[in-house]
Amino acid sequence: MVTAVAQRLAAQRREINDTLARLSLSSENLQQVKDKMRVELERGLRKDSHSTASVKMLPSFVYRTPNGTERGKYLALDLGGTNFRVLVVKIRSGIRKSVRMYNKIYAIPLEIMQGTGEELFDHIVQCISDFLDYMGMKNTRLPLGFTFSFPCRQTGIDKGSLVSWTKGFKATDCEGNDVVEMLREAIKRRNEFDLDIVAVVNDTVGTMMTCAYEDPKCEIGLIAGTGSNVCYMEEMRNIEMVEGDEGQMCVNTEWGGFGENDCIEDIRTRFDREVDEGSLNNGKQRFEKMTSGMYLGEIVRQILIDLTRRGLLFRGHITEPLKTRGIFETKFLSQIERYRVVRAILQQLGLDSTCDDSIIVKEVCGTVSRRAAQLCGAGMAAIVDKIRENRGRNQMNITVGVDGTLYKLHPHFSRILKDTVKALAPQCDVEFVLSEDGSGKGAALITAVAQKQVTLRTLMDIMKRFRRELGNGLCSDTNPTATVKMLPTFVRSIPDGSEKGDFIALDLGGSAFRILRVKVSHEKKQTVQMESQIYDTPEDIIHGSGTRLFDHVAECLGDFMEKQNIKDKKLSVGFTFSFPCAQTKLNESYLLTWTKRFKASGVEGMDIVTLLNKAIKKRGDYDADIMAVVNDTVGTMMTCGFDDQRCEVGIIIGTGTNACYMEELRHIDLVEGDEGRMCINTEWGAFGDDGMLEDIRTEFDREIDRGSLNPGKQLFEKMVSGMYIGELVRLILVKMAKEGFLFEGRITPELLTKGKFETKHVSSIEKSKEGLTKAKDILGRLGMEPSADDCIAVQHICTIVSHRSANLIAATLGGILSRLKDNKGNPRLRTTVGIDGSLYKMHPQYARRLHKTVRRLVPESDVRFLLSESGSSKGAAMVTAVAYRLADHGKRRTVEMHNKIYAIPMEVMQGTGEEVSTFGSFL
Ligand code: 0WK
Ligand code: 0WK
Ligand code: BGC
Ligand code: BGC
Repeated sequence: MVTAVAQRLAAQRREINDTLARLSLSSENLQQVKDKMRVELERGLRKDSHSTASVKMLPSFVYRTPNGTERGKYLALDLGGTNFRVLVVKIRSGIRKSVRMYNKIYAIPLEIMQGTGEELFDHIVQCISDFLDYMGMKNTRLPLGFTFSFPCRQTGIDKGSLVSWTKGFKATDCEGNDVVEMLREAIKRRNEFDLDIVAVVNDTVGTMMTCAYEDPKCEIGLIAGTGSNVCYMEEMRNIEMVEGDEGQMCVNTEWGGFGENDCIEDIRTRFDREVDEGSLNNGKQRFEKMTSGMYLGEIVRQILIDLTRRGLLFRGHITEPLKTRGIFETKFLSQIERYRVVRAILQQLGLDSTCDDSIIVKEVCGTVSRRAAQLCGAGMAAIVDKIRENRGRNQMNITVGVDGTLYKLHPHFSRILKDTVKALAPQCDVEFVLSEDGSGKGAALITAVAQKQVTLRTLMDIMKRFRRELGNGLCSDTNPTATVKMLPTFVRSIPDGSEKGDFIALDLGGSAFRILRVKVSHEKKQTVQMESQIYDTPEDIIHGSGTRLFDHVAECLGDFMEKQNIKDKKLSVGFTFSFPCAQTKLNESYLLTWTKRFKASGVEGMDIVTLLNKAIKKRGDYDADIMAVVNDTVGTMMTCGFDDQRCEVGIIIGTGTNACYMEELRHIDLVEGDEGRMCINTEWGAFGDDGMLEDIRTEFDREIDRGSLNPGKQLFEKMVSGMYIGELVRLILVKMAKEGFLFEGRITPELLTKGKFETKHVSSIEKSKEGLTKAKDILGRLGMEPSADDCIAVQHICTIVSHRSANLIAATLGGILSRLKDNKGNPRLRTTVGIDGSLYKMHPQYARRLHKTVRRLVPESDVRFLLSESGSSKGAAMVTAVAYRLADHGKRRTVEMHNKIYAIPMEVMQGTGEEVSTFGSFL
């Protein structure tokens, strides 16, 4: 008897062991799973195998983890896990680095999950509306980060089409559609509030970002919850589905699909196939169905039914509840394995269980959860080893940010997973960090980063617009209406080292009016000696009549020549005149319009050489030969060209802003000839004067323009240059004080005074070490008593304004560089940019930011930024030297010509103008 029972029990035990053995994976099995996962990861990354890969490796357009500079207030949605949450997240950076959140959980009823897409998104918007009401935030248009925990094929940070639903979702008309668009449409349909949807992210990505905020080593995000998935930071060079090889991007692996190409059929059991066939998406998400919370309970139920059917459990009695799909929840596994509450749970399912039954059920649960944890461990081992090899390391420390109810609630899952990773990837020291705040925080951090990324995309768009304006300015048809006037300078080459002579240079239009004596000589090598003096340009002079202005210039020149004891000499003069001029030749230059602080009457439309000659003549105490008028950008390019022959761009970022560059003559319709190049003064300060930048101009920019000397003009300059940046900050401070955000709403008359907050203040407040103290001093001098928080906020506002300036100038410079590259037809551009101007020189971060953004906007270029040490006058002298040499050469040539008599054949004389001039050119 005993033996028969014992034999039966032993036989039953063997049968149960056999059944469970199929769910037990050996280390060989796990090694194979790891290897196969690795193969699928690679196939998902490569263009040629991506479409058939079962692990989709979807680009997320998140290029980096948080670096602590993120800040701001964001709304976040978290859809796709157990709970749908709406959150408001406040991020602070700097010394007060912190993230504060408030959220509300909303249900997503089954009929909504499996209804129409419109119903689903209307439901989501209704929850948002309720939340905004609750928070009293309906009128604030906050940027939003959308955690959407389903496979999405993204083409940008805010563009993602749903590949296929997973888990319990099956709403119609969604697959293949852009989820951001569907949300935007639902918000429009409701027409109650507006949101700026900046980013859509997968929950694994949100989780990675949340954990990386605390631990910079975190570069992997794992969800072991209702679903199962991983993302990690991959090298751009390995992601063939996205342009670019520099840096990294986070890839959402969607490893839930692993095995959809039958590569793990050897370890899938009939229970797994049962679960799959009974699921909403048969044949899909095979790996997920072996590892995630949505299915583990169901696998257990299938096994229990099988064992019961075979009489090995519950005396072979299958209750109705046990036949119900999904009734054995995964949380039961956790409860059974943690609290040994088997019987209570089985009772809920109408199952009377014996002790043995409870032991077997617990065993089945343990086996299923163990396999799930091991499989995730094997997958994770493949990921960490790939990252280690990407970096060519033998050893690597890395952190995985984790979330998900299965990982959080199951008593053994996390340990088994970690042990498996350790066993299969011994060269990686992997730390698992549980995400405390869910992926909502991560989504907000990504939105903060994305807003910067959006900036990049916006800048690329600005760059394109500017490129178009360059073309319009060069083309004679469109030049009259072009805002960027592309003024020919008649400077055809940069210095070639043969220049020499003794020159006077005038430098008018920047923050200082300088007169210089420039001696260019040739001993062993070409050297330049300069002596200079700065002269005042009082407001009454620059706002008075043109006559007075040029009399003042002539007087200063007289004074300088006196001091130099050269009044008896008629030296050649190079005149740096830093305003937009239409030139017909090197020394004939008509002022188009005043900019910056100048507004002298009777000068616009006039040739400034004539005006200066007149003033000099009127004095009669010295004579000068004005050989060349150059824009300060041209002078700067020439000055730098003296030291670096590759310099073909000149930029000023000072009181005003502008750029020039060497353009192909064949592209300059306004000047005769196709051979060679000529320097073009772009006058980019006027970019946007036709309304083309209205989408990025702010109320503060409009206020600046309204209060300026030249409303409606130089709109780009007014957003970026030193004359206006300080004033922009002042206007923002006044507004924020009025709204009670700053200085407890207190505003002094000084702070209300235009021009009181200068750009040099912005530069000193942004100094990393003493910036905050400076802020206190400067505001103190304006009668303000700022709190420490106020000073931090003021510093932040300075950063935003100056950063925008550097970014916008990088965009317009990017337009010039990409045009130069196309002109040359080279795959890579190598060039030097000569640069000058007090904003660029004085601001602590400006240069670095500008360089960095230029590199991001024009990656296929090697740009050297060369600061002009000696101002534009050396350049002006160079131009004068060239003009002088040409004139001298011309005179000698003319003399020669006078000596040689040429017979002009009749047919030529009576032929077309063309024939005459071609004939002439041979002279
Ligand atoms: C919490 C995250 C959410 C994610 C969820 C996954 O905030 O984005 O989808 O974890 O875990 P589950 O709720 O599916 O167990
Ligand atoms: C120094 C140059 C001058 C130019 C000035 C611009 O020599 O020609 O106008 O830089 O910078 P700003 O003085 O306006 O800051
Ligand atoms: C989805 C993933 C998601 C995971 C965890 C899976 O079903 O395909 O996008 O990350 O669940 O929520
Ligand atoms: C002028 C340019 C000049 C720039 C930098 C602008 O206001 O229009 O001609 O190059 O300032 O000084």
